[in-house]
Amino acid sequence: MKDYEIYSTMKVPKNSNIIIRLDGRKFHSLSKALSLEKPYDEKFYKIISNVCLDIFNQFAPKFIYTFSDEISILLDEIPFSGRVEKINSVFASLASSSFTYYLLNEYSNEFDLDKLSDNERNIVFPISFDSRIIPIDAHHISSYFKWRQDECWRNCINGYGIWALKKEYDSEEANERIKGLKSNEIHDLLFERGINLNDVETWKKRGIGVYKRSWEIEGFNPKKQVKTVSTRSEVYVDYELDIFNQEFFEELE
Ligand SMILES: Nc1nc2c(ncn2[C@@H]2O[C@H](COP(=O)(O)OP(=O)(O)OP(=O)(O)O)[C@@H](O)[C@H]2O)c(=O)[nH]1
Ligand SMILES: [Mg+2]
Repeated sequence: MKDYEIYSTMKVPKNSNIIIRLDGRKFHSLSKALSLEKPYDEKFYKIISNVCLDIFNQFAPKFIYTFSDEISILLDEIPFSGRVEKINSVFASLASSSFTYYLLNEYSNEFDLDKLSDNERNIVFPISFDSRIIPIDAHHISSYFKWRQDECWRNCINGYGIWALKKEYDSEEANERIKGLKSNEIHDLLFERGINLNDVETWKKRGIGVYKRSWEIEGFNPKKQVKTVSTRSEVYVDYELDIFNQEFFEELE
C-alpha cells in the first residue's frame, strides 16, 4: 500500500535555500467575524508576531517576514530531509495551532470571543493556513523579499484608501472608486483628508521581520585582571524595517 503514497518521495532541491510562504485561509471572513480594526488591527499583528516567534523557536530559520495574513520563512537548513509533504503540512499546522492558541488564550477578551454567534464562531474556528515552498538561490533572496515588501506597501496604500472612501461612500462604490486610482492619487486623496502616509508606523508600510541579532558585551575578569568580551544574542522582532536590500540579507546570522 505504501506505493500509493506517490508524493511522499518528493523533495526540495539539494543544497538550495527554501522560502516557505504561509497564508491565512479565509482571513477576510475572519477579520469580519472578529471585527478587526481597519485598516490595521494591532492585536491581530501581535498574534501574527507571536506565531512567527513560535516558528522561529522551533526551526531556527534565517529570517521571517510577515504582513497582512502571510508569513514568509527563509530556511538555509532544510528540515525533514527536504520532504515537501512533511514541510508544508508541519509548517501550516504549526502556524494554525499557534494562531488559534494566542487567539483563544491570550487575546480572547480583547476580541470578545464569548460574544460571537454560532455562525461567526464556525467561521473563525479552527484557524487554518496554506503553505507553499519556494526553492531559491542565494542571489534572489533579497528580490523575493523586496517583492513581498512592495506588496505590503501596495496593501497599505489601498487599505488606507478604501478605509477613507468607505467613510463617504457605500462599500460597492468605495471599491469601484479605489480601482480607478493610481498610488499617487490615493496619496493625494488621503492627504486631502488629513492622513499623511509618511507619518504611518513603519511596520504598516514595510512589514515585520523576525531574526537573530547579536552584540558584544565588554566585561572584566577580576581574577585574571583582564578585560573580557562576550557575545549575546536574541531573537528580535523588527517593527522598523528598512526598505530591503542585498546587504540586509548578507548580514543575517
Ligand atoms: N480589518 C483588518 N483585516 C485584516 C488585517 N490584516 C489582514 N486582514 C484581512 O486579511 C485578508 C488577507 O487577504 P487574503 O489572504 O487575500 O484573503 P483571505 O480571505 O485570507 O483569502 P484566502 O487566503 O484565499 O483564503 C485581507 O483581505 C483582510 O480582510 C487587519 O489588520 N485588519
Ligand atoms: Mg489569506
